[in-house]
Amino acid sequence: MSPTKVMPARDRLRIAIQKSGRLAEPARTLLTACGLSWRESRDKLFCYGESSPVDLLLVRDDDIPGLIADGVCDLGIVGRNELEEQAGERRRAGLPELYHEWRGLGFGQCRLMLAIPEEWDWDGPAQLQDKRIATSYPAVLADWLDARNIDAHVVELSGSVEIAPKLGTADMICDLVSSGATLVANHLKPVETLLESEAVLAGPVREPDDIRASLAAMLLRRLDGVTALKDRKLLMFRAKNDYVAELERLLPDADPLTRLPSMEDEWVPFQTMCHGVITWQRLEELERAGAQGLMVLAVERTLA
Ligand code: PRT
Ligand code: ZN
Repeated sequence: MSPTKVMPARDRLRIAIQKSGRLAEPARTLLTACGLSWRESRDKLFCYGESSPVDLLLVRDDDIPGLIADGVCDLGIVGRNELEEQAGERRRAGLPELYHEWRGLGFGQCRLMLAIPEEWDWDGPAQLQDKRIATSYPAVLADWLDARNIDAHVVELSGSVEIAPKLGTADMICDLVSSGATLVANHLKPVETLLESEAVLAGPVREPDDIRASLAAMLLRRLDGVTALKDRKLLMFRAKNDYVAELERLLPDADPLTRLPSMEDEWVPFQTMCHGVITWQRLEELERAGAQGLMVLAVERTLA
């Protein structure tokens, strides 16, 4: 489809998410936390939005950028690695940019890394000259090599990239890594990071000019509210006024303490919004610094 082709106006927003795989469950959980609910179709490929006119299309992650490009879906949740790869392929083919990342979503984190046999020494990217590198991300890798003026042979594989050096089809690999266990099992070691990836909300470069634009804006606002809350906790306790300075020093990631109204003037109630993780160890430190009756409360919703 050409970017100038006018799509018929639609009054429902359609989001493509992975049908099954690493991003499927967390994507649905996130959208559910945004207040969306659906009725599933029999074939389980389409979910009709019940709480809002926001429908889901359940597909393979590889198809998501293309579905946005063709206007079949308005938005998609996909790994940055997949989005960047397909955007890179379009760029390299001289095609216009039709979709891009709207938001990082904070799950599905992994890295696209270059990994070499563990017995090799690593002297830097120049070492890659004329080497064979197996990958499922040829466009991202080619851009990275071009930026460093390195001429290497990119061996494109759709899966099982990590066994290519063992099979002799490549000297090294460029693949996604999360725990690193797959590399270790294949006697490879990571040496360079090409891309820090996570699940992202992808959308069109040109937004629709009908009701879908306001539905997308509503969704973004709710998503921002949900992601902002991720590690946010409301912390409540009682303390003497003299202890406040030390307690605030122990809470560098929290808002200034708010003194709550109370009839008590010695043990005063305080509360604060903490933006970092509150471990048991932190609670014990706060107790040693004079806080009593410490309580950590989850924050369910916020409109920032
Ligand atoms: O069927 P469909 O095409 O939709 O699924 P898929 O098999 O292509 O994708 P899936 O579900 O495997 O991954 C979807 C997305 O999850 C990816 O595009 C990434 O954005 C993200 N993600 C996060 C990962 C990983 N972590 C990951 N570790 N995708 C793949 N891996 C693989 C990696 O390729 C390697 O084989 O896991 C192995 C390495 O893992 P560690 O933990 O051993 O380092
Ligand atoms: Zn896939």
